Amino acid sequence: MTFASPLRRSLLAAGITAAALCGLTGQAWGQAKIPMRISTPAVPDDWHAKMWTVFKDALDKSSPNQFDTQINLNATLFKQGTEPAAMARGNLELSAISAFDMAKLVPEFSIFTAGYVVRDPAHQQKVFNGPIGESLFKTVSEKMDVTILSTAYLGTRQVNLREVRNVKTPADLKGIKLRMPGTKEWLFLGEALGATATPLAFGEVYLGLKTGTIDGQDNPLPTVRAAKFYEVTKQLVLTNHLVDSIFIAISNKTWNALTPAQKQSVKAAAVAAAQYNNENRIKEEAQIVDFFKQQGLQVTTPDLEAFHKAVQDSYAKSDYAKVWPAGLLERINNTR
Ligand code: KDO
Repeated sequence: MTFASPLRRSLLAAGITAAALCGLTGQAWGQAKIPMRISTPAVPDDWHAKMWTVFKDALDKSSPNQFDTQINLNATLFKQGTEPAAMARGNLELSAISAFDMAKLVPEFSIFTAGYVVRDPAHQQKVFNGPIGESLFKTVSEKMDVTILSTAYLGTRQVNLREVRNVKTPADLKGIKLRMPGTKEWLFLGEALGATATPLAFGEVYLGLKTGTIDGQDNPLPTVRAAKFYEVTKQLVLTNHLVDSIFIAISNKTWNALTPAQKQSVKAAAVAAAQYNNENRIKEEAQIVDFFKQQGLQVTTPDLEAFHKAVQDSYAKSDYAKVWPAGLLERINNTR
């Protein structure tokens, strides 16, 4: 038995018991904090990396001493694309996952991997925060064992080339080795754009562009800036081909073990994080083209009608469209 410390003695003298203290802090005496390991390939200067600090701060404020939030950027904890399986196994608590990650196990989700379906960030939020999102996220929870907490706007994907090229239609991208993340749904998008889709992890893109193992890549412009791809490319082709999302997801093993109050705090922190990301990214996208011009890049606008038509035709004819629930595309289009 150890002797009472001066702090403990004064607390006891004041009539404050350990139990009362626990009640005050909402934390059982000596109980370990709940680990919240986060893994993402995002680079530190990108909004969907910075949003995790917003998440952590919000959670620490609403639930002091209850969670141990650990942010791991640059895919240092789990490789890009392996996060959903890690969360399902309970080896990882949180990540931001893509529609492409979900389409692997929930095939109807591939509707959101198709180019030119989601119109803009506002449309995206309405779709995923309404009945379409609710029903799809229920299936995601059942099949992937993760709960989607909020939808963040990753940005509108554009084509970014190593050498300047006259790109008006998808035919002009013929033979271009366009890097895409390494799943078949991503590669299909690259091919639908007219290019030769080449799989590569995000962390290897900079070097691939520098050395010429790839001719280009596609990403939203804030990511082109944050990952410094502009240093090793000469052109941006504003195809606007995918209004992309990244979904803040938590392992069901963690989620189901939380108290209702903790669930509320975690959900609110995820909503605040997505909102921070969305506001900043939208603001940056509106003014970022000038930055690339200053860096010496050519910024060109192709024949968008030609891109829309080619991409939409590719998807309409594909096996992906066969598993899209009847009427879903119309419901998405009619969401305003
Ligand atoms: C990418 O690899 O191009 C991509 O933009 C795909 C997204 O789903 C997401 O994984 C993102 O990279 C990373 O978060 C890095 O920004």
